Amino acid sequence: MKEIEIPEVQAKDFQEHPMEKFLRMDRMPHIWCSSCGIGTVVTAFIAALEKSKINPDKVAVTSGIGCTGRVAGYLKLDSFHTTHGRPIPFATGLKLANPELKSVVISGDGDLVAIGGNHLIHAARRNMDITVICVNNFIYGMTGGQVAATTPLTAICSTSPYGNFEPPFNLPYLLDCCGAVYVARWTALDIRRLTNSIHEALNKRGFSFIEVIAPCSTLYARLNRLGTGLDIMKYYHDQSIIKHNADTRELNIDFQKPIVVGKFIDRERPTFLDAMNQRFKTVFGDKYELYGMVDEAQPECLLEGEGQ
Ligand SMILES: Cc1ncc(C[n+]2csc(CCOP(=O)(O)OP(=O)(O)O)c2C)c(N)n1
Ligand code: SF4
Ligand SMILES: [Mg+2]
Repeated sequence: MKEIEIPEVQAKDFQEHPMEKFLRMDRMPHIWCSSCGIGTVVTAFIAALEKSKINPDKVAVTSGIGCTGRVAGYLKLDSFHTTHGRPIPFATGLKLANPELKSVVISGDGDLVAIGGNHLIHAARRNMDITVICVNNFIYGMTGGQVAATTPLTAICSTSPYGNFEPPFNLPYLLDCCGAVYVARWTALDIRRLTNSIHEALNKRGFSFIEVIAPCSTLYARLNRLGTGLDIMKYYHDQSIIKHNADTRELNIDFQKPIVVGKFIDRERPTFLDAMNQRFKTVFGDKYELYGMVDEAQPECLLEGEGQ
């Protein structure tokens, strides 16, 4: 048999990935299917982080379980792959133990809104100073395409073969009602708007929430005969409507119908630590220093080269 000649490949033959500074290249190739939307969200997050000039040593990213839950493992930051539904309490713990930290959660709709739904609503109610990026692909991707709390009515999933009949959550409305101070929704096609929105959310004190509608090309698209990932991008292109400050009650998503995107909420209210410190000052007066907690860092303290 003729021996196949394998050319010697050297490191110099590969171009450096433009985001290599923030990626664990030793973990590549990643697990995501081609034309999955999760990678786009990672790109937008890294671009926003770079733009923000926040010192990467002061950033922690937490994910739960799922295809999106793998994001933390690929980021070259202090990053944590936690248990299913628990990235928000984990990120809350990091923030309270080290208030100078920029604590970010990137996870899926199943992880954050189904099993983790209780943590989501209470962190928003308390106005915990964390940023949550929810990749909403309308399905449990990793485990075989089960119906989710965000699956549009009539959509087919592996556990709803006749079409979903459970009304899905309207996430911006849910988070608005719970008191989040920043709420936005974009699709995986809105890469620049998404990057700017993540940048804004990172600079916001309090609970910020960004929903990213993203294709699960392998399960959601296949089960619903929606074509390729590119076809889903075309759907976002043709059917998404930007409506900043839209009434969040009107942001339901129906199966393959128009999707309203934009920044819906941007308001101020005391964070959990603001409220706690205020209360302790009232109760303990002069003795506050003994009982109070350090104030949350102002954004300048997080900048690269400052406050270290
Ligand atoms: C306690 C527990 N229950 C169930 C599972 C199985 N499980 C793993 S990921 C997942 C759903 C993930 O869905 P989503 O967060 O939407 O992520 P996607 O894969 O769609 O990005 C489930 C149910 C688990 N790992 N642990
Ligand atoms: S199964 Fe779906 S969500 Fe998971 S990597 Fe593939 S396309 Fe993405
Ligand atoms: Mg999902």
